[in-house]
Amino acid sequence: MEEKIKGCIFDLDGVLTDTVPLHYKSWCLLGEEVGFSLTPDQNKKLKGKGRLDSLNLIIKESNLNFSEREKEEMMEKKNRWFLEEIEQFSTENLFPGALDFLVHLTEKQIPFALASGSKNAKIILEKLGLQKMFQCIFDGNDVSLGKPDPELFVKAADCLSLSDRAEIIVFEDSVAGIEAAHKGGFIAVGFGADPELKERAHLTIENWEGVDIEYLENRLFS
Ligand code: B16
Ligand code: MG
Repeated sequence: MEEKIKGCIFDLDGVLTDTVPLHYKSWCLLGEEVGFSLTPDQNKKLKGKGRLDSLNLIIKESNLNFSEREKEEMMEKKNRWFLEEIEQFSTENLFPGALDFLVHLTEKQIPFALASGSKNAKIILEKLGLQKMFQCIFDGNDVSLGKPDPELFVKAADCLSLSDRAEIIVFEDSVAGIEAAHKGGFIAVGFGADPELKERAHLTIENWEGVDIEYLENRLFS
């Protein structure tokens, strides 16, 4: 039987591996130094957003003001702490079942790409042992517009040589990413337990255990 799903695009942080708390920890450390405190609710708004977009949002909500140069230094510091956090990352840090699903797609010859807003994506992928599995990889270094703009996903779909985006699933843990998937005309599948994802995505899955193409097609198309 021919699959209706012709390709998949994966976000990285929060979808294949659990870096979200580590980004939060690093932003909090920066906050202690420069005078903001980040609530979990504010942190949720940073999900999917790139480094500068995140910092600008924090600064705005904290009513602070910094020069461009100070912001550069702050981002550099935050990233240094984040890189220390992921120093020991390995395949053990993949979400359970994620690798099985990627292997399943490979066996089914369904092409898949990575589309992450993070400038650290290639480092993380390498640590997770996944860099050779993806046909195409796009990250925060490749685009000028971050999520919720669909640029990352559109580039990934073009790279996979798939023209009908309504046949491609985007897996995302962030509301900004789900919005980007909708804007680009993709099938938006939310990953995680956030109730906001349930409201906005075509479908949500809470983990990768037991997920395969048949399961997804049954839930999406019947
Ligand atoms: P950088 P994703 C995004 O990656 C995260 O969702 C977001 O929360 C984080 O702030 C951003 O990466 C960080 O980017 O690593 O360059 O500081 O979810 O799009 O894979
Ligand atoms: Mg994410």
